[in-house]
Amino acid sequence: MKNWSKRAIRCGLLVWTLAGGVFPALAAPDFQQWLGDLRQEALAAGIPEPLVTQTLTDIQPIPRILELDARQPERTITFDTYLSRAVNKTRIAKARELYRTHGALLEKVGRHYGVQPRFIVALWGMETDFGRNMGGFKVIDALATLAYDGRRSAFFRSELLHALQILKEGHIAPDRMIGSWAGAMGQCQFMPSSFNRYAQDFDGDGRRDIWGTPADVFASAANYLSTVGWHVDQTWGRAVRPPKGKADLVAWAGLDKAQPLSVWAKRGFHQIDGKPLPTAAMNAALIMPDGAGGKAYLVYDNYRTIMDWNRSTYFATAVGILADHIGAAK
Ligand SMILES: [Ca+2]
Repeated sequence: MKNWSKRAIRCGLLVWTLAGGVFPALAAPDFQQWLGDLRQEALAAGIPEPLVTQTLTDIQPIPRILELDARQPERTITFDTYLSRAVNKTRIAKARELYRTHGALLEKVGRHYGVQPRFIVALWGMETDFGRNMGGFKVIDALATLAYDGRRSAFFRSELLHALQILKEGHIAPDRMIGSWAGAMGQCQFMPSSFNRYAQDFDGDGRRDIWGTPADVFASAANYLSTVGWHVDQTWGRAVRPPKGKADLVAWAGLDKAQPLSVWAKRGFHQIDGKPLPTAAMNAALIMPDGAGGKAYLVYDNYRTIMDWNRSTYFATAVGILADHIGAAK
């Protein structure tokens, strides 16, 4: 017997034993059969055969992704800790520097879509550290793993077909289609369906390249925000000082409990430096990510738009604060 086959048998036995003798023996053929069905579906959806063959053969589920997907989401850090990591001195400095470097382009994109450029840069920084960390997974393989896995199969299968459509249109080569373990792609971390809905070819080369073309990255992010309902004449919100000794702060908090700024002023809220709240006729909602004892923010409609992008108050607040740091450098 050749060495490689002895090794294969030893490995096979080891896996068999560890898994209680069931799963690994069945998993491989099942996945291959599933992949065969998927290839048929992709062909039926109009994806050309060479592309289907190139992307949907010789792939395997990625164990690390299954591990990450099975991990229970738990909030292990406070907002205070999150904010000190997400909006640290290095990130602020980098944001200001890139804001200057890409100033002319950002102004042009901002004017075209109606989004203040500091928010585009803040989102870029929060999502991928300005393009440095796009995730290390091939998007097709990641989505195939999650679509096969069963927890949210229909969603990821649909995203996979969206991804194939992007490859069909030639926006990116398959081996450069890189994203997070959950399939969020490129420098602005769009899911493939969001790409097909919002991504832009702002430099006009015929490709919507959110992986390597800053003009397309900025325009895609701005187009998302403006489509979802961004107000270019408004900011996101601000840190506020709540009235002292109010036991019902928590009862006032929540995005669904927006009130005119005048009501918040009557309730005793001030800007963080003690000045009165602005007198604009705007509705604002009270957000306290760490509860009544932590930081408090009054947020406007644009905050909801950031939350449409990412449903996390931690994320949305950090984007707003980073944007303010950029704006303060102007
Ligand atoms: Ca382009």
